[in-house]
Amino acid sequence: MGKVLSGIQPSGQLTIGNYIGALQNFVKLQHTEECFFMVVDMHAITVPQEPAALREQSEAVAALFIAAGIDPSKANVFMQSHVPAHAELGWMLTTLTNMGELERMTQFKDKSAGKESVGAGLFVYPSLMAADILIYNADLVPVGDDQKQHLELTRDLAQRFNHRFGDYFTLPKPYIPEVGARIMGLDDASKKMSKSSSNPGSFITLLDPPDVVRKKISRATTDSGREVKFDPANKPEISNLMGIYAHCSGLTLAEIEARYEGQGYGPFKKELAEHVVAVLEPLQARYNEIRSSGEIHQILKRGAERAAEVANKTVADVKEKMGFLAPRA
Ligand code: AQP
Repeated sequence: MGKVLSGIQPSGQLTIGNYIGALQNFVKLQHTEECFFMVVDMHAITVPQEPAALREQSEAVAALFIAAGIDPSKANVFMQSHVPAHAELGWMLTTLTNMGELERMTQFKDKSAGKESVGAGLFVYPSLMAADILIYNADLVPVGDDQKQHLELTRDLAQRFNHRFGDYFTLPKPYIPEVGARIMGLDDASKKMSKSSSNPGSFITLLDPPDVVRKKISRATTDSGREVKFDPANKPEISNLMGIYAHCSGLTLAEIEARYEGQGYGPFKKELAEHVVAVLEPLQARYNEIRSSGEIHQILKRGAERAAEVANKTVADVKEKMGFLAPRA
């Protein structure tokens, strides 16, 4: 059994992009690997969060993990901040990270673009992400395409540590879906669909009611042609919608093309909306049950206890290797 780690920020309501890029693979991997899935609240605060909203979104994201099919008897589900060892290892790895490496991170460039002042946390957060992964010696990290660069930094930091202090960390590999690794905005296929976008029409959230989903898809930008064809370079909007279609229907891209041959975008969009609704409706029903039962708190407590057992041992080993003086009785 390999080890798997991944996380999602409670920085807004989860989108169908988070679901296709990450959450669906969490559910798949739990059957064969030892899994650690967390709500990364300490990452979320790298941009300003309103405290009441952060608390609500944290519980909502954890409940969505379970509603999407993560079985807490198989996988450990927890809040990042409930396992303080993450912050501790995060600091140690920050001291091994070069400024130039962080300056090259495209996510930092995107998120800081045009801002008058940018928090230092946003700059150093890839080192904390590396700690999140290495603390469990994870082999696989299910993520969307946008996280690939952070994974490469994680591998570099693991290698650097191993070289300086002796072999210890596993070099993790990303686990990225072939189709839908980067779901783009419904309003602009040149931008990634993001839960924190200021335009709600650009994303579908996992909690959007059916009519909202239908409306958002019917308004999604498409080119002026009418051919349903997967061609990301020349038809990025329709190709993006086809990626969503494939994940929600189980059909291949070729099957989707054949189905809509000669029909134009209207019928395609209509049926796409129904496939998305069919995925979201049962998920939303389970979500409502989980939220009203309050069971998520017990799940998070048990998940954090198991995660802390592994994480605390790693931090103790790392301290020993780096030369920290251990406390003595
Ligand atoms: N559009 C996307 N397509 C495919 N995968 C995606 N992911 C995010 N957006 C897409 C994947 O979802 C996981 C959780 O992401 P995150 O919350 O940790 O941060 P993010 O990548 O910055 O996601 P968002 O939705 O864009 O959040 P905000 O708006 O807060 O920055 C990751 O595995 C990510 O790859």
